[in-house]
Amino acid sequence: ARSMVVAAAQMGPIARQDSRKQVVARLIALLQEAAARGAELVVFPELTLTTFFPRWHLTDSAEIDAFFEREMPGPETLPLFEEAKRLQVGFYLGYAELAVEEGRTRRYNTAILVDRAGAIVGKYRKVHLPGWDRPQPDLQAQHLEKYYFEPGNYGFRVWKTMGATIGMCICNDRRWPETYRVMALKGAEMILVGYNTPDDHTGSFDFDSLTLFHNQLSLQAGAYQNSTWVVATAKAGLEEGSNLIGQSMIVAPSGQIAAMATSTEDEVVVAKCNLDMATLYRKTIFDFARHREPDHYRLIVET
Ligand code: CDT
Repeated sequence: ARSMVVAAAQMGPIARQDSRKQVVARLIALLQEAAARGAELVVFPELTLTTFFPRWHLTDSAEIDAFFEREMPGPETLPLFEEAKRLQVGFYLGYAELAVEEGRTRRYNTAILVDRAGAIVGKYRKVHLPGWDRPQPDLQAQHLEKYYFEPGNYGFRVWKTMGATIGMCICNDRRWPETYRVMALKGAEMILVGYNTPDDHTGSFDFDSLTLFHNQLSLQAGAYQNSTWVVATAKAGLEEGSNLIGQSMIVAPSGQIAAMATSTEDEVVVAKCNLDMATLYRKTIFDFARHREPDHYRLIVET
């Protein structure tokens, strides 16, 4: 069978004053542990390099810009690329991207895919931005991704790299069935996703108390219904007063959890993924060409 050993490299909290250098040192330690345990591909969280700043309404542009990367790799992130290349390990890394496109500055919530030679082979910009574009006086916990970012303009792509067909998405995307389905239709065998999920993000106790269940439900349903591996990595723990869930996990195309983190700290979980499992399900219950009925799905793409 074709297989790949993958790692979800969960991170514990990152404080606002933590430097990129401190964070990158933690990433390198996680990478080294993952490589020592046989990992060929390591998945880091969403917005890996800083604290999850969309919880604050910042208005000073210098303060905002300090959370964004203008180049990748930059001087502070280069050591991660060099170590990954030395270890011959690929990785997924989420970060806040500041890009100048058509003469205009744009901000995206971005993830890159780096191959085992240290080359960036894929880039994804988060499509589903949760929360609000301005502070909500009625909410105790703010979530201002629509204020800081614009929706990604690349769509859901997949890349044939490192011996597999790999797709990427980011955090809230994992709750939307369309995310997985588009990539599955493009042949994704493995979908990588980083997340930051506060345990009080809806402001309703009835919903918030199900946050861990909804994380599992989304990832397992996404994997099974689309016949793909899903590697999901949290930034977790008590970060600047906000509790972020952990539960980083590797889910098989059967929907079974192959590995799951047990802490909300820096923690590596590893699984050997049989890539042919994706094909097995797509030749049977989820043979898309034989069984899908797209004529009945038109409403999904109407606005
Ligand atoms: N980062 C991110 O997308 N988090 C959301 C929770 C907040 S929704 C207001 C998520 O879907 O996990």
